[in-house]
Amino acid sequence: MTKTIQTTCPYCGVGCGISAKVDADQHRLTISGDSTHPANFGRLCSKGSALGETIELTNRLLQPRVYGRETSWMEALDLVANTFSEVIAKYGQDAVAFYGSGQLLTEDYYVANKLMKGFIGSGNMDTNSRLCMSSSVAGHKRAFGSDTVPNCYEDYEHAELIILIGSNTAWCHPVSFQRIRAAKEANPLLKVVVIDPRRTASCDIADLHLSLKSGSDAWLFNGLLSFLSENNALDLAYIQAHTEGFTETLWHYPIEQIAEYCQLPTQDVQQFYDWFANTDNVLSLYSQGINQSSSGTDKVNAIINCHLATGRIGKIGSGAFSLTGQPNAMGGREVGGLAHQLAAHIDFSYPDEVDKVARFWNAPHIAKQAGLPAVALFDAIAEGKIKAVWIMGTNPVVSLPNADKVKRALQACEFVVVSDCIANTDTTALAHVLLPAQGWSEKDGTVTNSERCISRQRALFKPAGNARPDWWIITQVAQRMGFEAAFNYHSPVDIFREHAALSGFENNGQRDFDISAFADISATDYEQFQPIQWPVNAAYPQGRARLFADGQFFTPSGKAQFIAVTPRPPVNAPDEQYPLILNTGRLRDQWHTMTRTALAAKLNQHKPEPFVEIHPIDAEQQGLLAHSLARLESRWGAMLARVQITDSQLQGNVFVPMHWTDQYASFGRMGALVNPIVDPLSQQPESKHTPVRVRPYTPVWQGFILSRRELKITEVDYWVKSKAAGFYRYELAGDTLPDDWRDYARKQLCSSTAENPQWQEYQDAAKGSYRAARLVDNQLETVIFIAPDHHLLLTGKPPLGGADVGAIICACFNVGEKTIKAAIKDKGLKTHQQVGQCLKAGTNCGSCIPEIKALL
Ligand SMILES: Nc1nc2c(c(=O)[nH]1)N[C@H]1C(S)=C(S)[C@@H](COP(=O)(O)OP(=O)(O)OC[C@H]3O[C@@H](n4cnc5c(=O)[nH]c(N)nc54)[C@H](O)[C@@H]3O)O[C@H]1N2
Ligand SMILES: Nc1nc2c(c(=O)[nH]1)N[C@H]1C(S)=C(S)[C@@H](COP(=O)(O)OP(=O)(O)OC[C@H]3O[C@@H](n4cnc5c(=O)[nH]c(N)nc54)[C@H](O)[C@@H]3O)O[C@H]1N2
Ligand code: SF4
Ligand SMILES: [Mo]
Repeated sequence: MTKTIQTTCPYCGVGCGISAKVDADQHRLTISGDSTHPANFGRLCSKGSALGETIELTNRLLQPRVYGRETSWMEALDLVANTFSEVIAKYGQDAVAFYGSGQLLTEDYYVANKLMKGFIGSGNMDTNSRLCMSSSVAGHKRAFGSDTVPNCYEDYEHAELIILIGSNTAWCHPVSFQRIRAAKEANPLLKVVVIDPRRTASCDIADLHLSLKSGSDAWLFNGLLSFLSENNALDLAYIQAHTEGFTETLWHYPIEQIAEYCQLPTQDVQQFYDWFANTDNVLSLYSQGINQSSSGTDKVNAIINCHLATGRIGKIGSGAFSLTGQPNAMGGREVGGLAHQLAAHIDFSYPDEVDKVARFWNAPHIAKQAGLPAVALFDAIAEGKIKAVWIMGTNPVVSLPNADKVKRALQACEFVVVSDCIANTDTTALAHVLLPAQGWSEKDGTVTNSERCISRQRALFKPAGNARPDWWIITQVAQRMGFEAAFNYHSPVDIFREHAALSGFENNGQRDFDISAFADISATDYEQFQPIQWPVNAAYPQGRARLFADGQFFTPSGKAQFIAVTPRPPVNAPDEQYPLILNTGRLRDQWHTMTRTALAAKLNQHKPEPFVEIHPIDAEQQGLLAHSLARLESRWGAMLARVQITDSQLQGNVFVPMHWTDQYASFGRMGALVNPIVDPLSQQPESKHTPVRVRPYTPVWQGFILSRRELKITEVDYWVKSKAAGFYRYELAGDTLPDDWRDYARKQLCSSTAENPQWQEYQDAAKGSYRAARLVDNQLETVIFIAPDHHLLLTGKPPLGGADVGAIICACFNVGEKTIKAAIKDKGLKTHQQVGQCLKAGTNCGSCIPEIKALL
């Protein structure tokens, strides 16, 4: 029996609707895009399409564990509640902390935040959104008086100029990117400008790519403001009527000076400024290239300033639009998940506002001031000031900067609780108590996407093992800590109602976030909830697509604020010892720390190994050969990665994907290298700019294994594991030669359970190469290839599976580079559409179209 259920994708902030065909008996899912959902109208990207492959149970955390031992919920919950209560009694409420995630549902987030800030009475609940959106939050607050994203996705179709600033939309918000591509095809007048030091896949649709010096965006946008003023492109009536602080913000910057500082051709800057000045509908989409900076908040305001100066905010097709990363980054902001926020877009700034929340919650011991933001919070753990921490739905041992320090901090912490749906992560490895959370496809609740659209995630299957919803786990602990009445919820809808009621409580139009229309929502209506954009209240019962078109803002004066920005370079500049700038970010087919995407074989084939992208001149200077291994070092840590030489990098810059962890590579956690410098206003780390050096790493042998069964690899200095279709693949390298390859191979390939292995071996002592195949019951089980270097190894490398199709370009239909190249050559294909007709490649999510075009 199959049934079809509407739900929402658990990955990026586009927030695509999914129509899931569920076969509960077979635990099988057929995923397609929900054609009625306003975020995607049926489209999905490679990650969303592969969700059915990530619901396997083998890697799941199925039972609570206490000090490594499986136990009952009763014991685990008692222990967490008692220990937190004891620590608070002994050291005070600020000796405990929660660290949450934009991947929690709004209902989970709401109760976690309510427990810490309302009832434990400490501000110490922060979230991974600190690493993600906090500069946007701070910039919005300064300009608008509220953390409001004024725009909506429909603006893509109305814009005449779209600027992608520090956003690799093609890979990170693929369905939005496809929508922009379609808008451009429908309206050839629509221009796209990409502002990013790297040439990314997003440049595929760019009319202009400004490959500016890393960290120089504030100069570019201050220069733009100056240009607008000097070229009569201001909307003076708007500035007069709806803003404050304009004259203090305006400085004179000659365009040549900006071009020189940003290291851009003057005519390119001129072109960008001309387009901005002369186009009515301008949409600036920005993301981590702006936010993750020691001056991220200023950069956000430098962008918003230009929109205010031209009156282009919240109008159809115009505005400054922050693309949120995680599926519920917005929901987290709504409930007050950041340590300086309290709840419902109320922060700690005004005591009477705090008092409102205290009265609503009936919480006399409510926190009165902000808690510690992520980096400082883990520093406080390292210093022993925080003695008990509960981490929910995030993997800080990988994703925080200076990640080795974070690891040591958790190792030294007296009491570490981790709620996750996956058993083995770099963070669960350090937990004293592990709590199995229900994952996507099991849990139930709401999320809010980049355009303020609230959607339902719905349960598709029965929970795995003994996994429970995060809201349930948190409220059980709260009840055990003595807060029964305040945490007496029976289902997510109870929590959602309260959250909605709080948003409207004594609001009177003072706060942007208001969904009070749902304060009495029935269980049935919640079950059938359809996507809607907040605010949803008496004034806007059907929700609201855009805010601020009327020029009314949430500042005390009702006017938007210009913020005078003094551009600052990144804090740590490259020097002789660490001459290159490390930039980190995302790949098309992986999600963050790979706990779920790496389970889907087809998502691992695009980029199966950690790598560093480096400009040809830098590679030559550092003596790095293509496909060799390199050691990257910063003042904070080190990692190993495969060298990819490409002129898509600026000279002096290198790029490393953020995804690999100790679970999938021996030495690939890039977070270890990243400097822990933060923006003084938003406290967001500078993840895009760390001085590093990159040196050749020359092991004496390299090799790989393909195996039908998962292996435990030992006695190797470098390994990377990836799951492929029907087998596992291991990349290996070593600093010392084993005495005997035969012994070595047998040790790696034979588990104690193996019965009667048959071997075929080939050794070439002169070349130093060795190959072996192991058969079990006449079936090929494992092969191992060893050679002195990667180059020799490649000559013997067998295809990934079946015919050698090359690196997988189209993950949706599994089409490889070689297949596409052959078809282009043999059939004389000229366009990506023709490749699509011939091979289907690029016709589903379209994320690979830039790569297909590159092959053409
Ligand atoms: N496939 C995939 N998609 C994702 C995610 C994922 O893990 N995988 N994660 C989601 C999340 S949580 C987030 S936050 C978003 C992030 O989405 P994005 O912000 O688009 O992704 P990033 O790759 O982190 O960085 C964006 C770009 O910033 C550029 N950049 C670096 N320094 C500068 C600079 O000084 N100025 C400018 N202008 N640009 C610079 C980088 O070169 C990079 O191309 O993606 C979301 N979507
Ligand atoms: N150097 C560098 N560092 C970065 C970034 C960067 O660009 N460069 N980007 C930053 C950004 S923008 C972000 S958002 C972070 C992301 O970094 P993280 O949040 O650390 O990464 P994830 O892999 O998404 O971790 C989510 C965890 O939650 C688990 N999980 C999934 N669903 C559930 C659930 O329903 N309940 C519970 N309890 N657990 C669940 C997953 O298995 C996983 O272990 O990384 C940040 N760190
Ligand atoms: S664009 Fe892809 S990852 Fe993002 S929500 Fe849509 S399907 Fe999911
Ligand atoms: Mo993020």
